[in-house]
Amino acid sequence: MGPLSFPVDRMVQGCEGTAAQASIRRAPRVSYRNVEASEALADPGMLTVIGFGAGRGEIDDPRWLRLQLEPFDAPAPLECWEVDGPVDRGVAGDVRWSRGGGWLFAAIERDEPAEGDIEACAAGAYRELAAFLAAQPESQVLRVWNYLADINAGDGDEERYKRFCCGRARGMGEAFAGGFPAATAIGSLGGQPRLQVYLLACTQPGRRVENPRQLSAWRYPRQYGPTPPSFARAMRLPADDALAISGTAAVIGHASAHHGDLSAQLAETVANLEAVLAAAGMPAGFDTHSPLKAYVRRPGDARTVREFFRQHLPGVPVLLLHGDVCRAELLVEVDGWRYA
Ligand code: 3EB
Repeated sequence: MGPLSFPVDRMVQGCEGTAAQASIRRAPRVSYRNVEASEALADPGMLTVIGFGAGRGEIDDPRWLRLQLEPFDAPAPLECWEVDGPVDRGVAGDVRWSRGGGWLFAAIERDEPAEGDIEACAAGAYRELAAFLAAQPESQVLRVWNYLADINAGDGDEERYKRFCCGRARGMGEAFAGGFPAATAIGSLGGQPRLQVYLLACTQPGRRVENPRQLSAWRYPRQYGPTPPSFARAMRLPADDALAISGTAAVIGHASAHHGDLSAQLAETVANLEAVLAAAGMPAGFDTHSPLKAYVRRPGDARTVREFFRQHLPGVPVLLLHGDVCRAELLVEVDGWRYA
């Protein structure tokens, strides 16, 4: 790979010359592709391949992840993460991992019944991930995705998402004492209750970004649960060439907006996405290389959501998935990537 090019004014203080420049890790390229999984996995620079829903099988490769979320698109593409290879891979306890180009993908899946409850399950998964990461050169966690079943079941502090937040915080311990990664937490439907957590880490830290329209999640007031959610709104990757955007919904300050109004929630969500881009110093808007995911609670809303994105973000790849947002009143949530 040749030397990276990026504006000199972006150079980290103290980094001098091409050697330091070249050591800043170019972001993984995330894209949706209509190819066979075997073909995608044959690419030597392929860090991760994600398939969606029951239509996908298991593949004996640590780089392969089948998410328990059903796609509304047919045929549903695969999500591919490519790095400047080569990519190595392996399994350590329950953690499946791959690494290449300074990047690390790690995933853990836990069957909940064996763990007791969602809080214990999350704590155990995060404890094992944190222990694994502490021993890797790519110990800087920049982005995490969490999928758990029946996320809104249970009342008050017993709601499963709130118990998940408690277990996650307990399991991560001091691993994110310097600041939380960007994250998504979404409810999966059907199937056995299984927690799926996967992440992207790097040898170098990113830069956390908050949304001025929203209260930082870790400062949410007590009404949202005993342990506030542990995530940043977005993360700029080390070479400043990409922004990883957390799950974003119609939340203003800390309050959910537009209860029951899908169109208004979609517009508010896009306003939040644009605010995050601006706060990160990224170019405004999304383009054909900015893959997004829209998690839609009610299957009957999928058409409206698709039409909204066709009109408001034309040409942007948006993958529609059937998933529950972590607040019962929110109908849609969006996460994804913006490349510089
Ligand atoms: C919100 O803004 C919506 O618990 O990791 C978004 C992204 C949300 C990540 C998480 C939760 C999480 O509060 C919920």
